[in-house]
Amino acid sequence: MKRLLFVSVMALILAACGQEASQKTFVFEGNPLVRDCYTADPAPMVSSDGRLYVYCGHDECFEDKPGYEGKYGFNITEWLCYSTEDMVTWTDHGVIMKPTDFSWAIGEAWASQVMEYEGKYYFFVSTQCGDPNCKAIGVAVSDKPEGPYVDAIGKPLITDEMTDNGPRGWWNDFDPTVMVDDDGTPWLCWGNGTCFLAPLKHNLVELDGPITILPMENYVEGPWLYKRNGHYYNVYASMGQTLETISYAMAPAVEGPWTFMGELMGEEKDSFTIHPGVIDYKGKSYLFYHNTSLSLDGYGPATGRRSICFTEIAYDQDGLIHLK
Ligand code: FUB
Repeated sequence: MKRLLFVSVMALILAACGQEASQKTFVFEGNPLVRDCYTADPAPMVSSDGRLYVYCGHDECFEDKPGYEGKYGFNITEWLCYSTEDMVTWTDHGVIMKPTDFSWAIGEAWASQVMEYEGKYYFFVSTQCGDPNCKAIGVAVSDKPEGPYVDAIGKPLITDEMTDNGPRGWWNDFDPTVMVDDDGTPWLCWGNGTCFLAPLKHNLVELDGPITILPMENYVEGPWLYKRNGHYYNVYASMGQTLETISYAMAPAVEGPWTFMGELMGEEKDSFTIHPGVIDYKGKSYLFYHNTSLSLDGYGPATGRRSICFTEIAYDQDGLIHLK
């Protein structure tokens, strides 16, 4: 009997959100997308296998497990992955990597993005590499979109020392976004407080030129860089009245000049952060973001208890983005 109980409890634990090698499926019931755990910083990617993958951090802030910024702050110990082929039925791929899988990182699964490139999947992540203000960007690689991912270079790709950190001077080097331009140049863009840009070599794991700053109006963090129908876009977290909003800028080339196009989405109640990710999939366009609408355990909304969501967007004839 004891053994039966143990096996049942283990089965329940293994079925829980964020377990390795999980292959649960669930049906989208409206936002938030994931309802069995807290998820943040959604990064959508359409793979050549035809599926849409969404990567995110696993928010685990609980009263008895204080977050990095206190009781209700951030405690993000791993990255999760979900996929779909119809936006309705989703597969939960479980934990695909932890910050501590990078030998040089000490924790914190901040925002990420995956890019499929020449038959491999490159997972760009932000994490904590030292004291609380020391952020870094790493890159891991896999043969499959759902991993397993392994550190591609054994050291951070971007560290604090590589940028002058702008007026804020700390916590700048995270939130990576990547795109490959029409001439084949891969670009890495990132930053909190300052939006940085640098070309990457074709191996995707080395810089191939100087780091420059993209002037972005009302910029906070979470850039999402892409090109669509001849226009370059940077969709990013901007500052609202008291919480983050989502704004975007457009340009005729990745290095600019960039024009501020205004706010795309307003504040999400109770969530300081909002973090955009934009994707086209099967003839529709989507904006992914996060809010704090999920309450799993009665503690209610908090900065470190976020949930990924998505909504359809549309582009008009001038390329401007509208919420549908
Ligand atoms: O999840 C941690 C941080 O909050 C992200 O890196 C930022 O973009 C913000 O969403």
